[in-house]
Amino acid sequence: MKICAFLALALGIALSSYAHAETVLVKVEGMVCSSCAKKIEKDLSALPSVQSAKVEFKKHLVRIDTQKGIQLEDALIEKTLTDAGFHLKSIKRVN
Ligand SMILES: [Cu+2]
Repeated sequence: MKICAFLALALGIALSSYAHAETVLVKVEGMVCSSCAKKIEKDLSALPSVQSAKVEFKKHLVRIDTQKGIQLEDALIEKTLTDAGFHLKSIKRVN
């Protein structure tokens, strides 16, 4: 039983360190001007797991490219947007 737990832990660590770079498409509600877009880009870009965040204002869409090796959790995206005063509508992972 102990060995099982150890293996599961080791595997978990191995898998998380192999997290590949992803593109995450996020639909956001509450964006009304280009300052909103800038704020979202700035706050998301500040996350350690984010390589870049780009807003397509007309589509209310944020395209996030993540850093290789660090998983970007949905909950963290949601918290960052909520803290900035916006509402997360949907998250789609492209690869
Ligand atoms: Cu605004």
